[in-house]
Amino acid sequence: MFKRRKFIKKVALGTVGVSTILACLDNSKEAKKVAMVSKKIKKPVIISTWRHGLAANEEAWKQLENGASTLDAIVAGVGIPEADPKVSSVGYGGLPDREGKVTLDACIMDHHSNCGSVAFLQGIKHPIVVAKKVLDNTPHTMLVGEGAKQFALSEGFVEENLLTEKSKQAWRKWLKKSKYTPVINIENHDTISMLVIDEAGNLSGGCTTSGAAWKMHGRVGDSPIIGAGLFLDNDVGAAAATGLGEAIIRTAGSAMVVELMRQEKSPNEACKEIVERIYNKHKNHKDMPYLQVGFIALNKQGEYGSYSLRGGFNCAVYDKEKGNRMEKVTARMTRKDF
Ligand code: SD4
Repeated sequence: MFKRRKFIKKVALGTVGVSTILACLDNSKEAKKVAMVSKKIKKPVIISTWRHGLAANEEAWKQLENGASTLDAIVAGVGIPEADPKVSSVGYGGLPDREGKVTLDACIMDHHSNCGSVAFLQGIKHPIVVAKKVLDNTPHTMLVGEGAKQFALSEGFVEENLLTEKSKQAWRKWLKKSKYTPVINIENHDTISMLVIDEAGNLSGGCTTSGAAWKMHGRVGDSPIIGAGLFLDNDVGAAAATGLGEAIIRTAGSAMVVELMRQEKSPNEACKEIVERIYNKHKNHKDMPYLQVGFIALNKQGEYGSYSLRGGFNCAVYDKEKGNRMEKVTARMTRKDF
């Protein structure tokens, strides 16, 4: 009776949100439903972008099973495509900028909202490890360029040439026309973003990329920017992006997906709404026929979702029930639309 009266009073004040209602009425049907969903989904759950997410998930899962922390599991997981020269959009073997330089962006975030990030980093194969070091060993959240490299070297990293022969050839070929028309996210090899909910129900995420191929020297995309390429609020959920960084930064993409989940949208609905918003904001950008964005999201209950602007995006999901597998992502446009 007391709870009911308190609830009516709050509604009358007109300031009450759905989550407040749930908090007030612990016994309400909705609160029970949320608790039930949460209980039903066996954790951990890992979701990553693209096919290279499969190997990354595999490694992250193994690490979790061996008792590693979630952040260490993410670092080890996304470290697989970072080190793989065949993945031409992440780490070693990544396609260079228009000056032939491989420049890397990465970030990581934990359930206490601690984060670390590096951008425009050159010569260091595992930017995600450097991002974790920024989180662990500095009072800052982000280091860029030469400063990030000096920091990495001081932490014992070794400078390496990250431009493989194959990427150099691709760059030389590109130089003949030197036209900046990225084909990002349409092939199956882009930024790896990974979201994890651990057994205790805590969320974390990481993101690493060599960014858009043939970008201007010095360009930084969404991937190392907390709120754009990755965001999480441990009370609500986590989201991460892949695609044209400029469009994702302009709309604070991942942060907005999380905010929509806060308003009770499912992970799928939240991703869809932001893709829709990005589409609407860019309708008149006639110089962007290549615009693609994709989001993955995971809420506090362990439900996951995804959505992209164009077809071709997919994600890798690992949970106890179904193991590690690829899942197709629903797109706003179909292949025939572009
Ligand atoms: C960027 N979002 O640098 C990254 C690249 C990417 O699909 O995800 N490509 O803009």
